[in-house]
Amino acid sequence: MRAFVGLGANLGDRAAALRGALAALRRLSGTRVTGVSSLYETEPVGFADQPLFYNAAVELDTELGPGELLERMQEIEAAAGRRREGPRFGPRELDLDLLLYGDAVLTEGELELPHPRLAQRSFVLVPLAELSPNLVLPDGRPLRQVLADLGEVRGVRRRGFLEGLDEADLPRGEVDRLARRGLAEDAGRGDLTTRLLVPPEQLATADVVAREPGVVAGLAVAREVFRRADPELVCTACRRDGEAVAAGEALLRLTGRARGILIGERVALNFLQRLSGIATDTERAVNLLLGTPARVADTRKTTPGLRLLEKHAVRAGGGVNHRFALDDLVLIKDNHLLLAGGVRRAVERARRAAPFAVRVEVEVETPRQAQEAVAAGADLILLDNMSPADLREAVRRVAGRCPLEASGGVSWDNLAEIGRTGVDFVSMGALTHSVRALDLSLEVEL
Ligand code: PH2
Ligand code: MG
Ligand code: MG
Repeated sequence: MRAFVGLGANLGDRAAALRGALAALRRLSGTRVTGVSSLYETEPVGFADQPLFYNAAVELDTELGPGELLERMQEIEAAAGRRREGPRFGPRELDLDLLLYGDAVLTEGELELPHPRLAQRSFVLVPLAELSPNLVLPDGRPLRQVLADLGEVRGVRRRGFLEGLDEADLPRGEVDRLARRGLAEDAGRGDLTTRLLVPPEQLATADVVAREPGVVAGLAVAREVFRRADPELVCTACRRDGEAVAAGEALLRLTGRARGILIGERVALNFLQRLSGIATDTERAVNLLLGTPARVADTRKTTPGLRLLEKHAVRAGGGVNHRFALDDLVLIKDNHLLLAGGVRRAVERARRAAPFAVRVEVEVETPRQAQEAVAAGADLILLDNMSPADLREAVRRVAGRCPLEASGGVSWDNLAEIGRTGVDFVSMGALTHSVRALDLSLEVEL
């Protein structure tokens, strides 16, 4: 049976408590974890005078009945030191709530399904909608609608993934190439200063530390830089790509010969600062779109040579990737339209001739053209530079027949408003063309 569990904590190391609970859920017999949301920092609901919560949601596929599952969850809470005294809705080191168990509607002692306060709590609905955007509650209401009915989401901020990304999804060859090129460019004929001042066998420990809060990306390439600078350096990541760091926290710890640490420092930081800046800005965009159906997407406006890593950084920040290159999607833009003679003709021609597995997207400038594009068989429509009113009108006319992407003229100031028009994606060139580096430094100890 599919079940959803809400996780919460507002005492002690909150992220560690939620990660511990996730590990314990993974160990339950007859149960698989099939989805893990991001981590959200949330203002306390119900009893205001207490610390901010961390909340997340997990999707399970379980053979346990709802009563058994609840008992196992209470054992996990108890093992985490949860005390059952204290005010109702008050602070706790770990709270696991059974939110949904299939379509079950029941009340049996402490077990009430769906969770009785689910529909009023954005700290539950936002992570749930991230895991399952098209979920329909047992009473027939779409989750999306329940969330929209709550109005603008307040007091809930994404703070990285609960579990970072798997580095295996970055091509190894790309990481190696960039680390090698970066070091070669920086070294010239060798690091003169380090050679003159640091004896070859001098040892040191160093941390790469965040000087401001953000989301981490680029650890694989930073590690590869240090490995090439000195293969014997021990390089331990304190975070995974996609996880949040607070000011003062370490991302990476190095131990070994000081020379290698100093030779790798600048290049490793250049990659990490730039990529973490992209992930951090992407999360800022995700936060502006919380509670709307829209996801933030990147573009091809990436730094030449860095596209794969920059797009990875966008995923690390909770965004989605648009096409990687010209060969993975047909995207008919204004200039193509001019040359091909209008939306209908261009879409029909592309449709006829494109490989059957490749999608066809077309850029339009009016709601009416959007309607023409669906009728002609477009798989996706890019709404270029439209006002919020026109975007709404395009959403109304297309009526869910194909996904809509708002693009062009998207800024930090209008992003939230664009999200509220009902489009499915908002693409933002600024994520990768106007990067603000995250402030990181390398601090050496003897
Ligand atoms: N849990 C409560 C009471 N209030 N507020 C937030 N933001 N997050 C929670 O998990 C939470 C709460 C009691 O279960
Ligand atoms: Mg609770
Ligand atoms: Mg509870």
